[in-house]
Amino acid sequence: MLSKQGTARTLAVAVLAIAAASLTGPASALAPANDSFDEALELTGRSDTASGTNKDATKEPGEPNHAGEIGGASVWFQWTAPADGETTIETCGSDFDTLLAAYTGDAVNALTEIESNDDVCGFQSSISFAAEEGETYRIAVDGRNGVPGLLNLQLRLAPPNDDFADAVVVAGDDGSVDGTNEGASVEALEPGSVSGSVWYRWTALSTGPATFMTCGSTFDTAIAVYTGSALGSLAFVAYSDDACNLGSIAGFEATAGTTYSVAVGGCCGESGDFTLAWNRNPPPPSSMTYPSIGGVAREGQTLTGSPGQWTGSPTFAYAWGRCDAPVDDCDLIPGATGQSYTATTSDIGNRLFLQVSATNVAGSSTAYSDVTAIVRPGGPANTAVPQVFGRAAIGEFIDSTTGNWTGTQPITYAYQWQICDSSGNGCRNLTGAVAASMRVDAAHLGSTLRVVVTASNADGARASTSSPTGVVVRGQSTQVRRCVVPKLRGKTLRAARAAIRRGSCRMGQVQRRFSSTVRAGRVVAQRPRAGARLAANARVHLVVSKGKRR
Ligand SMILES: [Ca+2]
Ligand SMILES: [Ca+2]
Ligand SMILES: [Ca+2]
Ligand SMILES: [Ca+2]
Repeated sequence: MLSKQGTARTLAVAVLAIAAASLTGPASALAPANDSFDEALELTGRSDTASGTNKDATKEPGEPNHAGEIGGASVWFQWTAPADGETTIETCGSDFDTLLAAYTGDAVNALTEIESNDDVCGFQSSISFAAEEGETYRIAVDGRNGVPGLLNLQLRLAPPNDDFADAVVVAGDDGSVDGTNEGASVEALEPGSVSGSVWYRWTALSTGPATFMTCGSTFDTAIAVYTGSALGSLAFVAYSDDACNLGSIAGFEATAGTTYSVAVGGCCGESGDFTLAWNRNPPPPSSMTYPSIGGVAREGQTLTGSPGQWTGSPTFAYAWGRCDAPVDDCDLIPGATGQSYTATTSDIGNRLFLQVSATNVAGSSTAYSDVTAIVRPGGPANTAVPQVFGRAAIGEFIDSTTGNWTGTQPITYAYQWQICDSSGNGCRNLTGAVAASMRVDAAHLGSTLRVVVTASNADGARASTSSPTGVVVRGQSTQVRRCVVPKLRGKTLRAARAAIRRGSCRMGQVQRRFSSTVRAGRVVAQRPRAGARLAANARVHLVVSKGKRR
């Protein structure tokens, strides 16, 4: 059973074929499709990968021992070299003790060994040889002593300028050369700015700008430029990843007579064919470090953009964009073209990013920041404003609700009462009126009152204001009235009656008796005593003088 990347021969089809065979055929039908030399699986191009198993594979009559070992469970591949070059084949990703050999020849019993290996990466195998363009190589993978397992085979034909030491020399003030980094590798001492590097070497004829570019390439290229004569002691000069779409433009100030080594490769493991062009124009701006965003991604907070580092002394234009949380869908925000941006309610739950366009005389290019964290609310969200209950009358208490709020719990509340003019305008804080309720006093007469409730949680704080009350009026007799007994002794009955009424009391019984000290018609005694506080309309009884006894 075998599947091979980049071909129509899929694992699923192979599994189906094996399943059908196991129901109907003999045990040997379980053998892998490329068990026999004549059924070798074709590998193609400058690099290729195959995976599968040698389980139930067999050794054919006349088949040689691979790597000098007896083996017994071989599978076969074949590959026709598309170019001359150093070719590496290895099984290091396999899970069993492999044997690996490459041959030329057209029959299993008439092969010429090119290279073979038993163990090089653990018990797995690797071989390298100089392949010749058009030659077909027969590749056997066997298990030592016939052991089976899962097989991973990699083939790589290195480009001629894979190694720093084999750089292709290019010359002149402008030109271009076609190349590929398919099958290229990164050497041990290489700075590693690009993956799958191939090398070019250029000596500046004069001092001044120089630009190397891979615009229009078939894959995501990167270019790094160095000076120095050995991999371990290179000095960095310039780097570019994406400057013309996924192509690269590396520009620098060249010095007459200096030799520059230009590594062309892929971003992120990509490889393919490219055209490297160069000239002596000043380079358009190129991003050296990505733009970045400073600040907290929260509603109402201001984020500040940084363009990052660029070559080419550009001027910058900014545009802020918004992505959904999984960053599947991103768009620029209309009008958000400042270096700073204040997150809005629309940004909550989304992420923000910064686009920087850098321009100089040679052109412009664009780079992007990472997206921010998901924008959080600035605080609890108010869904109903606070309400004030109670009469706006002197001496009364009025009370506030918090209003309704949503957001991260817990939410805490603070109150600030305000006094406003009779129309509800010109409001100002009332010092010390910071509880959920407040007492209306005489200073508020003719004004209106309202409350500002501030709700706070881990995200921040937000305020909501009630409607103003009605205009504050004098207290009405809503209080429980009391009878406060007046002092009545010596008063005329008429005056006593009026005083009793003013005191919210009521006349009780009136008795008359002689008095040697109080003139006739005036109060001699009262019950209850003066100053007593009773329920409203309590009766006050009087004794009125009849004058002296004769
Ligand atoms: Ca075999
Ligand atoms: Ca081995
Ligand atoms: Ca390389
Ligand atoms: Ca790129």
